[in-house]
Amino acid sequence: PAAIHLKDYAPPRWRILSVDLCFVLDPEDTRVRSRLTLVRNGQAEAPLQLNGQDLVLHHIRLDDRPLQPGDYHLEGETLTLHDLPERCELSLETGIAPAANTALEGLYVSGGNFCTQCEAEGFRRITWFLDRPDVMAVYTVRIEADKARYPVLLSNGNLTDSGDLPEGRHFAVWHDPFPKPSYLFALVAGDLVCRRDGFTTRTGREVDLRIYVQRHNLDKCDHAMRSLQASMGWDEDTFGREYDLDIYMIVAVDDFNMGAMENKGLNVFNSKYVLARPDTATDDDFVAIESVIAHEYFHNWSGNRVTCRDWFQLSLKEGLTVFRDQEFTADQSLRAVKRIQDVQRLRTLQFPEDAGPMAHPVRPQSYIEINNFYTMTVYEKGAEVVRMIQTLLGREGFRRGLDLYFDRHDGQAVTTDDFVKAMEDANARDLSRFRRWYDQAGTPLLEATGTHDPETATYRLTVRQSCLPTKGQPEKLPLHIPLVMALLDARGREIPLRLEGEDSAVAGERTLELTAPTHVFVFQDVPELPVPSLLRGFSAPVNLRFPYTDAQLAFLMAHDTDDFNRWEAGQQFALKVLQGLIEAVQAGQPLMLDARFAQAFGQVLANGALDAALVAEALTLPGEGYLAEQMAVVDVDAIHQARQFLRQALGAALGDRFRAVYEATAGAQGMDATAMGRRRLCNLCLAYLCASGEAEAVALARTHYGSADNMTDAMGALRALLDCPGEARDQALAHFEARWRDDPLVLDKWFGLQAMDAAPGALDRVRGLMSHPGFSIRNPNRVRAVLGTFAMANPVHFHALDGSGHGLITDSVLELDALNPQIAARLVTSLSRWRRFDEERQGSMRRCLERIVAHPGLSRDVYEVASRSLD
Ligand code: DPP
Ligand code: ZN
Repeated sequence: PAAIHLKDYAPPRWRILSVDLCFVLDPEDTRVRSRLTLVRNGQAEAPLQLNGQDLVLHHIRLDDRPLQPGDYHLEGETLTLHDLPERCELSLETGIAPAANTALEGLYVSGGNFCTQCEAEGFRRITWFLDRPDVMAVYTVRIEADKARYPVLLSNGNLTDSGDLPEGRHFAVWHDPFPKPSYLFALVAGDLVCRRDGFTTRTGREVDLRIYVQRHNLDKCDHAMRSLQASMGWDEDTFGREYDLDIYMIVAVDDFNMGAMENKGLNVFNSKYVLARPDTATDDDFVAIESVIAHEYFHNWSGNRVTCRDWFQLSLKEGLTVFRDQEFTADQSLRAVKRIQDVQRLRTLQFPEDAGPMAHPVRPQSYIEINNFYTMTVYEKGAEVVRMIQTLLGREGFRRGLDLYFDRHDGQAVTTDDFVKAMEDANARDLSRFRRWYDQAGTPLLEATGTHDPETATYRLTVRQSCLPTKGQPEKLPLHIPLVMALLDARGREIPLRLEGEDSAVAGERTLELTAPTHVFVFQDVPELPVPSLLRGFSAPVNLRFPYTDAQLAFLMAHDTDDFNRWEAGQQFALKVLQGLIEAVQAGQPLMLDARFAQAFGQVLANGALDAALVAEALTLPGEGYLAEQMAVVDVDAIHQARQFLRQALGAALGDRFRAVYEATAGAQGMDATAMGRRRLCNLCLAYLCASGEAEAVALARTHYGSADNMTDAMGALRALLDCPGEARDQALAHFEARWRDDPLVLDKWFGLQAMDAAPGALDRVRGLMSHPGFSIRNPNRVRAVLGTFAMANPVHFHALDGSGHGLITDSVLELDALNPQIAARLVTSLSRWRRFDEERQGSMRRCLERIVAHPGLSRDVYEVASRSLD
């Protein structure tokens, strides 16, 4: 398969002014009639080339003249017409088979209902089209279907007509007045019910809000509806963005490759991000739903009104929209906790991507299959890039830039350069060096050192930036990096900051701008050696090294005035301790609990002044994946043993305190951030107590499970019991399965728990889960819960030395690839970083990748990930 390059971008040679679609729905043979009004855009000679995939072409007419096979050229996935007039109407009738569509792209059937997924290139599986985001058209869509089976017929925009047809059929016509690219098209038809509510925009527009679900889920829509209303209000208040149609619909479907899709006026969602009741969904689920609902809603401006010129610009809408949803969530709860969680995600998922064979810039330069580029880099690093712009320009400056961006480009398909340009123009700033963030892959490293001179009362902070080469980018240029920092005195107070050459000091923190490979900042009037608090709030997506002593880390853990950095100091301290333990495991030495660390940890636990959610974050040790990233050769067994030892040792050493905090936080009621924080801390204490392995703790977990009146506590108990093989654990797991076997989203939690279980016999357990009646390889959520969790969250068994874990995933990839290439390709990424392991594991992973690449009939998706991983 050939790669597509950003440098080859050319504007479309034709434009489509309007599209009339008529769907005659049938699961086996749906007919799609389309009428395109086309105008030439540029050279007179250019033929019209339409994209199509897995389509049967039944009829084609040009300006009402039927065309014969000799009048057009149909080859592979392209339909070519020559010698067309400047402006013409092309009518096509195509046949598609939604029920046979297991890739879940285009029009398909889920739970007996029809739905669509067109981003990025699914529309070409529906009809022949200029399926690229810079071709924007006005759509009118007529849907015809059996009325009893498909009582609800939906598409984008406003309903303009509907009625009955002979033979028990009916129709609906939808018109979307906003020109849009084909990837935002949506259609839904099925037996659905809706939860309705409304929202009045700030200019008085009454918007009809509807969430469509299957009847048995109607009691799980309240939270999604409230989240939608909150998002609409927040975007008005924060960014001045108002909704623009009279109706906004969300449809939940069970079979969905992604989280959700922002189709104009008709979002289609993975039901995982809609359905929630306190007894079926955890607090984390509630928060995730709120954020995905917000994310898709925010796309109405950052994505739909202003869209991407081409798919290399994906981060234009995704990075910006993730940034917006992060800010929204931060405003709904505790900002620092949200920031900590986002940074953890970035470090454990994006940093490895950026250091491996799939590394690519936020704006990639080439791809074989665009579906492989819906990545942590495009989304999460992309959001960090937007956040850095806000840090550099300030909130008001950023808002000015965003207003200009929306004003200037409303209705257009643009680039990340256009976005940065609007930020520059609105603020009279030069961001030319900053633009490199979009084009350079890899995580930069900041190495800082500080020296204090008591004679002159100065503190010299030296910061050097560098970045390792990535594929195709041997040389890295220096980036424009905002480094937010403060200096703390011995009592933890921020020292006023005055740099050499400045007249007066600035109180509190300040933002240093790094643009060169090395900077030296000389701070004046610093009488004693300060402790620097660097990269506050994680002001740039980089790795920072500063030679802190344990005592300094313990000091920052207790005193840093930046919540994020207080947490970060604890993480860095824990990392050092864990690294020592890993070395001890490898050397066969006894493992010991570091007393100073245990003390610092205990103080956080005892600090009643802190918010429970923050305490919980502070007491969560760095994950095994993050630890693996820090090793030259990953040793999954040593990492696991070291981390388990530390959990167990802390659980034992601080048992009384964990018990006391458990008691103090148990029984929190309600779904507000405070109650959620208490539940989080309570369940964390329970997990530490169980890690100690004491019978009393197991009994406590059993009671915790038995008395849980919400899913957070039920899962908290199960998670804690996972470390304690025995009857209590087995009974709780069996009870959970019996109770929830008919609720697929809840059963996924049960699947996931067991897939991540590090106890011996994991492979058989996973095989057992795959033959469970609730499992289906055709459902992406099930695959993610079982296979995804095993490959990503059970390193000890996935990387079993005999290669059995790798083999299981490889077999599954090949089976899946024939059904759903997008999901198969995601699973392959778990094998990508084979070079990071010992020789034996390298061999096993490499052979798996070779087996995949050699497989006949491989999809572009899987081919791209597997072959890139090998070369
Ligand atoms: N555009 C979707 C989203 O990220 C993904 N398909 O919201
Ligand atoms: Zn998005």
